[in-house]
Amino acid sequence: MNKVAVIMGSDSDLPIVEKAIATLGEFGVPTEVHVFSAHRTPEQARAFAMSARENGFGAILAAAGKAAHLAGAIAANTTLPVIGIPVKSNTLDGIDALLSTVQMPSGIPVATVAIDGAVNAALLAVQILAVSDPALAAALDARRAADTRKTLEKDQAVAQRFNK
Ligand code: RP5
Repeated sequence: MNKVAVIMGSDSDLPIVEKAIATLGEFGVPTEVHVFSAHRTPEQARAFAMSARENGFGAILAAAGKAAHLAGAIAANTTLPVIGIPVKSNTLDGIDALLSTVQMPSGIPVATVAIDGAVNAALLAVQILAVSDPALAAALDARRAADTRKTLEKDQAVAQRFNK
């Protein structure tokens, strides 16, 4: 199975990024986690992106806050799918990171999830790998079914409480 890289701009992004790492772990997807910054360590970010395909990665998650150029900078140096996670910082509620991540020019796509949307970023990476991995596709189906069951249970609990 291909690996998924989980890159973040700073270790201060970890509380959000850990949700992606945990979700990838639920599916048994091999992951590699790094702090690379588009601004503070641009050479390292570039080198990682340029060698990611030959190093066995199938997708890259890139989480960053503020002027969040990490996902775009990674995407500029690989044709692997790059999934951007805009991280909410202590100013501007993450809108800064969302717009910096999502507004890529034509030719260099970044699949951007919601602000702090680390779980969906991981699920999207698993879905990408599952295109050529039937066992992973089955695991995704099972998770969807479990989520459906949980929501139906919530409906029952709310209905029992209010629908007299
Ligand atoms: C971004 O700046 C990082 O991704 C982080 O979200 C934000 C703040 O970084 P620190 O100053 O906490 O290291 O590059």
